[in-house]
Amino acid sequence: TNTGGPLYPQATKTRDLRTLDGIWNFRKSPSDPEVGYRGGWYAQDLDKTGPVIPMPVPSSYNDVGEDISLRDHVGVVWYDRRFHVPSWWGATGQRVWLRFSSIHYAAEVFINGKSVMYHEIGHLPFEAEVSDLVSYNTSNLLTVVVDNTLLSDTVPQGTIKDVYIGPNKIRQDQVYTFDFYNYAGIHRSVFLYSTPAVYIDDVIVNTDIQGLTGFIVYNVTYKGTAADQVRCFVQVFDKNDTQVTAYNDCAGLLEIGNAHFWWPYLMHPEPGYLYSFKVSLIDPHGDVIDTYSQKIGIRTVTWSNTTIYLNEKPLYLKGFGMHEDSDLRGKGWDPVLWVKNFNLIKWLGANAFRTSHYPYAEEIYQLADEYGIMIIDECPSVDTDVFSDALLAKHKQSLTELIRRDKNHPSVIMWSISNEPRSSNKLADKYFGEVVRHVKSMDLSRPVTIAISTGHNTDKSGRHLDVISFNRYNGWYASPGQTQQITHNVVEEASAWHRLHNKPVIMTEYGADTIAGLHLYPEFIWSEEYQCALLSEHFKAFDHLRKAGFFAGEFIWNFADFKTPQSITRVGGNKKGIFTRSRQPKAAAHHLRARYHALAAAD
Ligand code: GCB
Repeated sequence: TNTGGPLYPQATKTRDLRTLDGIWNFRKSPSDPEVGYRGGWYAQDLDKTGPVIPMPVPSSYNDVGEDISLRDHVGVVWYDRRFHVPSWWGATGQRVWLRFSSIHYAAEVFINGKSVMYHEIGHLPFEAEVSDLVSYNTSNLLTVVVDNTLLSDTVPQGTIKDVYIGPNKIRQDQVYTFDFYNYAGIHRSVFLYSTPAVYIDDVIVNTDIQGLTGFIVYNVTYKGTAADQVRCFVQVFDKNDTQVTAYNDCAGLLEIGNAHFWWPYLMHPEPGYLYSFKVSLIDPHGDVIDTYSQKIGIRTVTWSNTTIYLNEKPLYLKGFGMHEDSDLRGKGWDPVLWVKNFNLIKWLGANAFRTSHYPYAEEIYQLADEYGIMIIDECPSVDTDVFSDALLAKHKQSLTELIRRDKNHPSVIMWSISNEPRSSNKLADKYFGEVVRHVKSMDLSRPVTIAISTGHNTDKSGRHLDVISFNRYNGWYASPGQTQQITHNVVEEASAWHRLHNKPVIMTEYGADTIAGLHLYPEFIWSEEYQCALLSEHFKAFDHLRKAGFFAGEFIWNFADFKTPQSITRVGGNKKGIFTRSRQPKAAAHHLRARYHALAAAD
C-alpha cells in the first residue's frame, strides 16, 4: 500500500499534469485469477493475450456491457493502455508520478511489465513515483489488475459463496449485507503528473477565529533535499486575488484581520468563502523551485454535550445520505451528475450531506467547499460484523488515508467512522475505542460519529463518540404502513440516546421506498403519498426535538434512488430517493424543500 499523494494533483508554474482518462482495453480474467499472471499479461499489450473490449475510465465496468457475467463478475479484471511522457519532463529533471484517484476494491499497477504499486480499499487515492520506470522515447505500457472480491478482512466486509451450478461446476458468488451494488473498476480519474526534484509533499491547514480576526495555523512538508537548502514562502489571497498576508516559514500562524469566514449555505449572504493558500519553495538563490496552491476556508467547528457549533453559531444540519451512483457509469466519477446534484442540493435548501457509505471523489468536496455545503465524511466501513485485529488494522488504514486526503476541506465538519456496525457485539467496545483513538491522533478539530442502527440499550460504540447518529426506519421496516407511531418513536429514541450519553444527537437515516409515479390515496406504502406522509410525521418529531435542545440534524435516506444487489425487497434498486436515479423530483422532494427553506429562514 502506498499512502503518499495527499495533495490533489495540479499544474502550476513548476508542475505539469496529464489525465489518462479515456478508453482503455479491458479483459475479464478466467475464474482462476492466476491465469493472467502466469501468462504474463502485465508485460504485453492486453489485446495480444486474447480478446479485449473497450472500457471507459473512469467508470464502473459492470453496466457498460450486455453481459450478466460482466455485470456480476467476481474476482480479477485487467485494464491496459499506452501513454507518453512529455520529453521535457525528463530533460528538466522533473519527477514523474502516477496517481489513481480510486479503484475498487484492490489493484496492482504495472508499468512496462514492472509492478509499481498495490493498493487495497476502494474510494481512496494512491500514487507512486515512476520516474525510473518510464521511457521518454517510446510509449509506455500501463497495466492495472483490479479485484473486487470482498472478504471478512476487507473494508467493507463480504463473503464468497460457492454455488453449485451443475456436475463438477461451481460458481463463486459475492455475498454482502450492505445495501448498494458492489460496483468495481477504475472509478475516478487517473493522473500522470510531474513535480520538481525538490517538491512540496503536504500542506496542513487549521483555522481559528477570534472576533473578526481569522487565524491560519499551517505546516508544509517537502521532500527531496536537505532542510537547509530551501525555505518556504506562503501567501494568502482573497477572492479578488489580492494578497492579504504572507510569511517566510514552513510552519506558522497567520492572522487575517476582518476576515471573511467560511459559512454554510443559507446561514450567511456569502456562503463558502474561500481564500487561496499558496506555498512556494525557494532555493538559496531566491529562485522558486516548486509552488502549489489550494483553497481554504476560515471556520471553526466545536461541540458541547448538546450542540455542534460552526463559527460559534449553533448548527442545525439539514440534508441526506447520498451515494455515488448513476445509470450506466455506476460509481464512476461524473462531473455532469455532480454539478446537477449540487444544484439540486441548493434548490432543496439543504446545508449538509453524509458521504454514505465511503469517501466520495475529491472534486465533490471541492464543490462543497465552494457552495458552503457541510459534509459528514464517512470511511468505507459498513455493516462491520466480525471484529478481528486484521480488520481493525485495515479500518484504521482507511481512516488514515481519508484524513490525509480531506483534512483541509472546510466543508468536512465531522468524521463518520462506520455505518451500522453490529455494535451490540461485546468486541465492538474495544474495537471502536481504538478506531476513535486513531482518528483523534490524526485530527482533534472535528467530532467523530457513527451512524448507529443498534438500539441504545445494547450498543457498545456510543460512549466513544462525540456525536450520536442513529438510523431508524419507523413506518417502513418497523410497522410498514403505520405512520401514527413515528413521531413518538423518534422523539423517544433520540431522547434516550441523549439521556444515556449526554451528547448531541442526529438522525442520519429515515425514509420509505417510493416508486416515482405511484399514487395511492389514502397513503399506502411505496406511493409518493406515503413517502410524504412518513416525512411529515418525522418533521413533527424533529420540531419537537429541536426545542429539547440536543438535536443537531436531520438526514433523509436517500437523496436519489440507487442500485443495490438483487433482492425481493428492492424494485430495480433502493427507491428511497426523494429524486429518481435520473434526478427528477418525487413529491417528497417538494415537501422537503418547503421544510428546509422554512427552517433556513427561521434560523
Ligand atoms: C440502512 C443502511 C442503508 C440502506 C437503508 C435501507 O440502514 O444504512 O445503507 O440503504 O438502510 O434503505 O434499507
